[in-house]
Amino acid sequence: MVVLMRAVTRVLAVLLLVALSDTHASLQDTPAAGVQVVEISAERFSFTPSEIRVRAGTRLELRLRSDDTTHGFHIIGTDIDIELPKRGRGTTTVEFQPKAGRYTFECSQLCGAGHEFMRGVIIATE
Ligand SMILES: [Cu+2]
Repeated sequence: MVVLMRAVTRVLAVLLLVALSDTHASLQDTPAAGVQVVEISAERFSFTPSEIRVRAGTRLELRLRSDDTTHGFHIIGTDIDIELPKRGRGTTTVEFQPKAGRYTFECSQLCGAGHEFMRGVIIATE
């Protein structure tokens, strides 16, 4: 009987693990087909990653979050300019499909002494 209980416990543990991993998978946002997800974190006074290289024409889903205060994310020469709420207040997502070129992005919310150095670049090549 004890042996049987142990076997049952083991099966239950495995089932629980499977259930947990399923839940985990379904919690993640599934990007649309052909979309490349890039996660970017902002922190005084940098973006990580600060250099993103992609093929021109790729549909990028940029998922941005702040690790400290409110920041902004502005891609110079485009109308993309969004606010990233403070740490713990969630992720902001924006889609960007670059043609070939270099796109500088910058923080657009005054966030402190190093604010103007808070920049990065998306490089899209053919
Ligand atoms: Cu800033």
